[in-house]
Amino acid sequence: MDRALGWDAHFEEVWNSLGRPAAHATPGRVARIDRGWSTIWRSAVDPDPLRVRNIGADVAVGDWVVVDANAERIEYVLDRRSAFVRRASHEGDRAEADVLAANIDVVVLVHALTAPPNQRRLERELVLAFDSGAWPVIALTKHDVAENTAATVAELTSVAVDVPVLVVSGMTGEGVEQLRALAAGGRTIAFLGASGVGKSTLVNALLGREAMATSAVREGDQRGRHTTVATQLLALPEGGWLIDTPGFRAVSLWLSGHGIERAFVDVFDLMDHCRFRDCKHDREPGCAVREAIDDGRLDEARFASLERLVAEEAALEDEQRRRERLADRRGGRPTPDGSDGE
Ligand SMILES: Nc1nc2c(ncn2[C@@H]2O[C@H](COP(=O)(O)OP(=O)(O)OP(=O)(O)O)[C@@H](O)[C@H]2O)c(=O)[nH]1
Ligand SMILES: [Mg+2]
Ligand SMILES: [Zn+2]
Repeated sequence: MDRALGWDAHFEEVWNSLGRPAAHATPGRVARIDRGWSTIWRSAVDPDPLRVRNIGADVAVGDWVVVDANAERIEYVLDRRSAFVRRASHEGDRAEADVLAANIDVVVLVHALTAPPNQRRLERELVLAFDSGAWPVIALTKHDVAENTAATVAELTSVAVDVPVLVVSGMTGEGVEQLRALAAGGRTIAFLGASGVGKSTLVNALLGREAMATSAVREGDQRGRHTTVATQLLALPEGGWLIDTPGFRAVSLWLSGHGIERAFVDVFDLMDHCRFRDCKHDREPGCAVREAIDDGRLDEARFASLERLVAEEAALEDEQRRRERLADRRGGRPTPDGSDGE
């Protein structure tokens, strides 16, 4: 197993616990996913990629996988060290996970300085990033053509508590060395954000070649054209890995750990100072949250945003519990991909 591909002690342990299956089953890393097919690398120097079917396998770029003896399909996905997961947006009424990238060390949330700052989106992205198990970093790009940079940076930074913010440009290369440093030591960094914000342009700047296609945003509203269609793992010449992802629109929560608490640590700190432990932060006396809103230390819209996220998470947890009960009654257990196994 190639350490240069990101194999480490975690995967060694998972692999050992599987009893190191047959010799054919050298784990490889998923480098690209196209509808129903995965491209798998077994070595960083000579990828000699395998193309296999991923029928039935819940697999994402960055995953370590084992293929079957005929090298036709994915047999096993090794437990992930981290993953950026949102709720898929087109699944009707049942919740499905959409894993955008797996086994990543750093999540770079990309926003363009040329568009009006979208605090609410960034907050949601930060919740998912904290839940991913990777480190979040924010890259504010297109600095070379942006106006009112200071105001935009200030607005976005105000909702990014304790998260590093880099002001960069994929065109001039500003800040690109700081991004490169994030991948030092063979780490994997994933670029995530809306279409057209400039993810692929940053990836190309880091690689020093046009590895990914890019295309102009719409004149009027700066919207992207969904140029990148497949997520891809790319090698940095000096070591380390980049994952470029297609722009995504809806940032819906997925079941998680403490992402909300971490992304809103400033508000939770205030809540700790309310007079009553069960304060609803509505009209209670001695509410530290209301006081902070009243004297301008906390933006009311940020607090409302937190309340919406907490409600969204609660609804998702209810839904999950209902499904588990249903599966139990049928005598089955929910399958790892979250389906009922039917
Ligand atoms: N001036 C300037 N233009 C940029 C910069 N970064 C990206 N662009 C332009 O913005 C447009 C969109 O960039 P892409 O890199 O394709 O955006 P993307 O985030 O990969 O978009 P999707 O693949 O659709 O998700 C292209 O026309 C780029 O040339 C930048 O730093 N400065
Ligand atoms: Mg792109
Ligand atoms: Zn309160």
